[in-house]
Amino acid sequence: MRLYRFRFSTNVERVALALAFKGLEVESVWIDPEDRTPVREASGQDLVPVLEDEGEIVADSTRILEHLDARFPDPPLYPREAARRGEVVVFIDWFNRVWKSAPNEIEAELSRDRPDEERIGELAGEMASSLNLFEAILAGRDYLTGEFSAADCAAFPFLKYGVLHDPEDTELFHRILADNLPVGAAHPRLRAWIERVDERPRA
Ligand SMILES: N[C@@H](CCC(=O)N[C@@H](CS)C(=O)NCC(=O)O)C(=O)O
Repeated sequence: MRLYRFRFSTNVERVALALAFKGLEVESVWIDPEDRTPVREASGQDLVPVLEDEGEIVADSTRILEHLDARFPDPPLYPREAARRGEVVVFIDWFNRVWKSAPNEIEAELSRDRPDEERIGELAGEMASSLNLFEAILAGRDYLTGEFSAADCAAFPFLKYGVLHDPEDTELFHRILADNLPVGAAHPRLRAWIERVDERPRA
């Protein structure tokens, strides 16, 4: 298997956590973010991650997590029991389409000539208050959906910025995450989860 990736990519880290969890090794194709030619030639689009598995090309981190679980079922990334599996799928879909929309919108505002500061403030408030939700979800469990799962792979690379920010990582989107996820005294379980997942290996 080959993984098209670049450094500090949140969506690549999702897949790197999942591959290591399953004990799978990949050949890494490191992409220059300024030159997407290899990833475009392989997949017909510019974004990473892209996985090449026995000639099959899979783009999009969530689709890659699902592909890996179907191809290599043990250990499972998604619970085997249908109802619990459905809950993990719903969590990831919410995270991708609802939770991520606030930092994405802040990034879009900041790229305008005259950013709407009031709107940025509202979105920052949404991000900060979402920490209380993760703190609640983690009550009585070590991982977001019980056992380590695709939900942790999907959320950790974003939520970690509340605690961890490599000084070499200067990407604007990551600074927006770091600036607007004030993990504090009210979030001991979330901080412990970030530290717990960070200790896990990545491919
Ligand atoms: N929905 C895609 C999004 C992939 C994505 O946005 N990848 C980022 C890196 S984390 C990227 O390639 N960005 C390049 C760019 O925006 O130019 C996924 O989940 O994999």
